[in-house]
Amino acid sequence: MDCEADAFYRQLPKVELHAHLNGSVSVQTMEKLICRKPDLNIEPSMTAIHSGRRTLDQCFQVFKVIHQLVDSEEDILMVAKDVIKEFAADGVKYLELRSTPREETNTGLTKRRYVETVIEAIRQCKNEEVDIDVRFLVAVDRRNGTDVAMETVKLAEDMMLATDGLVVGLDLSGDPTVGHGRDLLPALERAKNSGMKLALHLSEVPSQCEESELLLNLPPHRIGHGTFLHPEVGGSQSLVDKVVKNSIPLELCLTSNVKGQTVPCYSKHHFQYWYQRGHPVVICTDDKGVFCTELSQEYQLAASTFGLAPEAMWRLSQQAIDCTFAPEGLKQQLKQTWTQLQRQALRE
Ligand code: 6MZ
Repeated sequence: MDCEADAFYRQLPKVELHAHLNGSVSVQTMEKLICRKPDLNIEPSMTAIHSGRRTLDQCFQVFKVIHQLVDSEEDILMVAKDVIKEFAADGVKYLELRSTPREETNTGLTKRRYVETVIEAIRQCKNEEVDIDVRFLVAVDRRNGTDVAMETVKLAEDMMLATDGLVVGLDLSGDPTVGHGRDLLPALERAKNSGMKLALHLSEVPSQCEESELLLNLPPHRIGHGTFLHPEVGGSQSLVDKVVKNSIPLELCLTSNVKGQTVPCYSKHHFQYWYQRGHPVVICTDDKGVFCTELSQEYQLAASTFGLAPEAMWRLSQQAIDCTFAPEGLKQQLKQTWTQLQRQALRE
């Protein structure tokens, strides 16, 4: 990559809104985890997709391997702190991390301790003055059905109250080919009624039109991927109309979609469809560890693929602030930071 562009995109202040914790583990952190658990015989090549493309199903196999490596409070604390510091080093000023609470009988990990440990990592980074604001979304894995979803929402409600606003909402994710959103509606409605923000993976694969119609009626506060919403790729105008009418921002992850083969190549990414219409879109990484990328690289790829000038990229990163689930005061602070940094960049 071009060094000058590399520096520009690293320095550009950025907002990351779609980052799954266990998918974001870097090669360096992975090495530490592998050393801690030599008996598992896991090779670094099994935890990331360095080159080439995989099916989405193969990507989900990678998460299973990573989950074996990250199964104790100690692991989660290290992983979360490393991930937060890496995003900060890449110029991310505001991060919304998401993760699925897991219990592990081997290590005595409970779902509550899981969330508390991520929160502890966020607090420790703040105390260490890492230059980034972090919030947390509790993730519901769609595979686990109605009861687990409801249980997760209750845990998220408790944590939202207990953490003074560090838990801001709920994510719906997991293998899109498994389960149906209709079974999760009661849990999602409850979360919304208790003041949680909803970031839902929608139409990540074709043939989810019916589910997307249903979930868009909530409506969610943000959409993850939304790859197959528009009619040109098998979605429908009615889906597009709902997204546009409610002005629901889309979290777009270029490399993830290309490597996971839901999009044929960068130039055919649906970024173009929504960006051209002036709809709010936010460039994100999804799983920076698994897909071997960084947010600065995703910005650079979007700019080079779609011919966007640096000013347009400044605008894109700044507009992402309004799509965050941060409280109004923090949004204002972030906007000031952007203005200051932009002035500074123009003087240089
Ligand atoms: C849907 C995804 C995903 O929660 O253990 N996840 N869900 N689509 C994707 N596109 C590639 N990438 C990651 O992080 C890993 C979990 O995040 C979800 C999956 O549920 C995966 O198991 P956590 O921190």
